Amino acid sequence: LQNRQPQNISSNKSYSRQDWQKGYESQPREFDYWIEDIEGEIPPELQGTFFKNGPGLLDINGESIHHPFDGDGMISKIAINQGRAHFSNRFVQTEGYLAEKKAGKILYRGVFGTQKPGGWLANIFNFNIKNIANTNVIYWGNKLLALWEAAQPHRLDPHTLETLGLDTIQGTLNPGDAFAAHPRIDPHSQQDGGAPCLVNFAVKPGPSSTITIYELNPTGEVVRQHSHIIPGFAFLHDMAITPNYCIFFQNPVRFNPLPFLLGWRSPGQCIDFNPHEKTQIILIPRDGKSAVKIIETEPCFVFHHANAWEENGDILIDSVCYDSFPSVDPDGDFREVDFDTVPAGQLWRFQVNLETETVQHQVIETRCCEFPCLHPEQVGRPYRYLYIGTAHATEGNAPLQAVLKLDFQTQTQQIWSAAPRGFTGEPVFVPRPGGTREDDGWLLVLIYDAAHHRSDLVILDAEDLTRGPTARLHLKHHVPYGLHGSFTPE
Ligand code: 3ON
Ligand code: FE
Repeated sequence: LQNRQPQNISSNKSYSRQDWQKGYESQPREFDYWIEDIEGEIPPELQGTFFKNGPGLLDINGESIHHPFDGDGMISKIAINQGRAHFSNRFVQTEGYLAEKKAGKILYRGVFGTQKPGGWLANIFNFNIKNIANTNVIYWGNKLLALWEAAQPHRLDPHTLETLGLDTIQGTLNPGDAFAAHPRIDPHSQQDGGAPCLVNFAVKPGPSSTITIYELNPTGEVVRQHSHIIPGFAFLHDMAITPNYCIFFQNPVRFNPLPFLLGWRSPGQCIDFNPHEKTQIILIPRDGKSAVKIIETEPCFVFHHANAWEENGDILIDSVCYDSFPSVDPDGDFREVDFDTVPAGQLWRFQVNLETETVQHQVIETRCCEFPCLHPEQVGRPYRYLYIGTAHATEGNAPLQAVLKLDFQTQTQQIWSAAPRGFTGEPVFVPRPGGTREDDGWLLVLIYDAAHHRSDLVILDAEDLTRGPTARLHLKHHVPYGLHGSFTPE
């Protein structure tokens, strides 16, 4: 399981930019095959299906989109059974994907800078943003759903990945409603006698914003739903949960819609970080009745939370924090980003004292990191191990090339790196059936291997990442860098 050293690598970097850029090539093809090229062995107890979502197209018929977050959602599926694995991928057949494929050109404005060709005149007063279904994919209540935070989910056939249409979550969502891309599964919901439940949210941003919480039982029915109006414009990508709370970080951002309305900029480019304002931690009680608490802390920008839990009346939250909003350059190509000038994510721990309504925080990992995951049984509870994508180097901002395991009990860590020619993303933890230790299981991570311009599913034994992959499943092609995925034992 070796990586070859590329010639063009600069001495102080663990990667070459050309290698990294190639992982952002579109993958317009759809595949369906048994994976035959496997190094190592797939553990026989590892059974189920790994789903991953992410932008499959970084251009429309040769015309580059402005930012990967604007790319059309493509689902990859790897079904693992008795040591064998089957790969397939399909684009979510969204209205916009189909229309642009037919037209052979960009027809929609994106949230992160993609504009219709023809300058501001072609974009002014055009608020028709496409639901690109590119951020997450979950299997819950016998439904496979592709999620994008600003619109309704798309329902897919879990076997064929065929798009079945927009889903209303059993009649709960109306056209135009959103269903965020970051549901959390509470493994033992207090309000449901300890049964699991899926907690998700929706945000209607504005001068004041509305957050709606949805809790779904294992058959997919909405068992609780409540809405809350909070002051100010809210850009809330993720949420953490505890048994009693949904937790949001309202980053100190301002939204000036004018450049968007006039066709100059995308909504994501109208967001300004204000370092003189505080970040607000919003605590919404999951009973839907008790009062919402808003508590201020240091200004920072958070996309993803790792976990949260309750301890002696305090609430602790581990989150990936940026010094400021990593704003979208209006002119430049995202492939040319200068990593040294954009903020890097670091892991912070916040401790909220509910009585004094004060917050203390500490940086628990300075290494540039993103895409945290943990054992599903520990979601919302104290936990010992966190797994997260990280840069190869201990300092500075760089693409993710490694997976880091943090042990909060012994304060030690382990790392497996795919550098110099491999690039990682989100690890997904799969518990070993019947396992009792918190790290008894595997990490599944789709990596991009620039040496072969293809992707691999890497299976790591979570107990000891330094052993290197248990198995490395070589795909026949690459999958562009993705966003989030999930595993279902089915
Ligand atoms: O008024 C605006 C309306 C609107 C539609 C507000 C708004 C900007 C919040 C909004 C839409 C927001 C959307 C659609 C956000 C989508 C986010 C997305 C697709 C992905 C976010 C990814 C986050 C991270 C941290 C990714 C990291 C990636 C790497 C480290 C690279 O491998
Ligand atoms: Fe996310």
